Amino acid sequence: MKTALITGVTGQDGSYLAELLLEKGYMVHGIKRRASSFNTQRIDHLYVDQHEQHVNFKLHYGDLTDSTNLIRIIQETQPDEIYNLGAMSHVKVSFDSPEYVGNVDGLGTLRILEAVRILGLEQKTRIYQASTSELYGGLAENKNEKGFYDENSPFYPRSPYGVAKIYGFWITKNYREAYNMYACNGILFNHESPRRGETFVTRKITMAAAAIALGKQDCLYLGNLNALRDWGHAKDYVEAMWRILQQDEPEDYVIATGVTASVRDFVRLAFAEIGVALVFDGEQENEVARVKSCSNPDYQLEIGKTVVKVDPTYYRPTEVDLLIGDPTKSKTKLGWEPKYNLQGLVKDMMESDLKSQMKSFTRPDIHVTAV
Ligand code: NDP
Ligand code: GDR
Repeated sequence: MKTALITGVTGQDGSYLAELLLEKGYMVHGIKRRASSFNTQRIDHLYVDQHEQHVNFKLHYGDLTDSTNLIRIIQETQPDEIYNLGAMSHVKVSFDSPEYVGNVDGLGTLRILEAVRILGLEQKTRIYQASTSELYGGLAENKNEKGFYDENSPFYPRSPYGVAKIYGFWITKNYREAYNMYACNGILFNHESPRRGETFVTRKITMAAAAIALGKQDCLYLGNLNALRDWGHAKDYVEAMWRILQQDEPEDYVIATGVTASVRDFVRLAFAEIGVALVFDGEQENEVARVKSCSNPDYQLEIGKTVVKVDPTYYRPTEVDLLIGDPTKSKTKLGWEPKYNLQGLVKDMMESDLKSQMKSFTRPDIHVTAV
């Protein structure tokens, strides 16, 4: 039985990865932060009473800012594989807490690598580092000749998050080369799911589309509608993480769909999924989306009603305009193929959010600060 340790197990990817590894027969350990209330909603269904005889999923309190605690957990669990998914992962929020993000997303990676080295586990433990397409920064001139970002494209991060993650990328590569460790970067492009955090743009859109259709929310306020992203499904992407650690040689891989779409396209697809066609009108901060037609009489959406407005509060000090990844290496070397396309992803998210909006009323447009 293999043993895996996941940092960030309470997050979107951590929860899907834990599911996948348990299905594959792993003993799975997860690190979670102490919070004043429970934050384990995404993994509660995996939890086994710790008094049972066969416990295959165990949680440990910890934090990526605390070396002593990481060393202790790694010593206790002796993992064959560590998946370092823990991070302050919101790009806009990273402008508000840049030092913290450097500590967790940058130095946190070093702490994991050093813990493995201090414990003499370099030849036993394989390490996956959650790197990101944010490293590329969306510079047009840095795309390859086919028009994509690949494993050889130069980096130019555009946020404190991206800069912290570039440290994580290089320190992982450096430890691989310096100490002959099996440590790999998965350079993952955006991936979403019904478990996506509510302040990332896709989930904000699907929750709001469902709430607006049910008359529970009036309007959705968004930032830059022109941003282009290569969106995949988190379920497909955690499969790629696992495959990266099963190869003979440790290497870095781009994981992406190779298709890009704008935030505006995502809005259009989300509303279309529930039979609402939109028309966009105006430019920049004056752009709005109105209802053009609605095929479901239950929704009582008037034709011409404004359902999306731009609020510049959501703009970022520096934006990543366009991301599109080249999955050629992951397809050929890992045999990885995503099962979901963009339409399938939107459908999965809309079905889930419509169901939960029918159960309860939440206001996804209200946050402590705009993100
Ligand atoms: P989430 O934000 O959903 O999850 C992040 C996880 O990290 C949560 O479990 C969170 O715990 C935990 N965490 C945050 N701070 C700390 C800390 N100081 N110590 C320990 N754990 C901490 O992110 P995703 O699941 O979407 O992403 C997983 C990883 O992949 C992240 O590193 C992200 O940066 C990276 N990534 C994500 C992409 C995406 O599109 N989703 C694309 C490319 C990279 P808590 O629940 O307590 O907040
Ligand atoms: P991103 O994801 O920054 O790509 O980082 P996010 O969904 O936050 O933004 C995508 C794009 O949408 C634009 N946008 C908005 N974004 C948010 N959050 N809220 C809005 O109201 C809004 N309106 C427009 C943004 O400006 C941006 O261009 C995600 C995270 O998961 C990172 O951790 C990961 O590394 C990258 O994806 C790959």
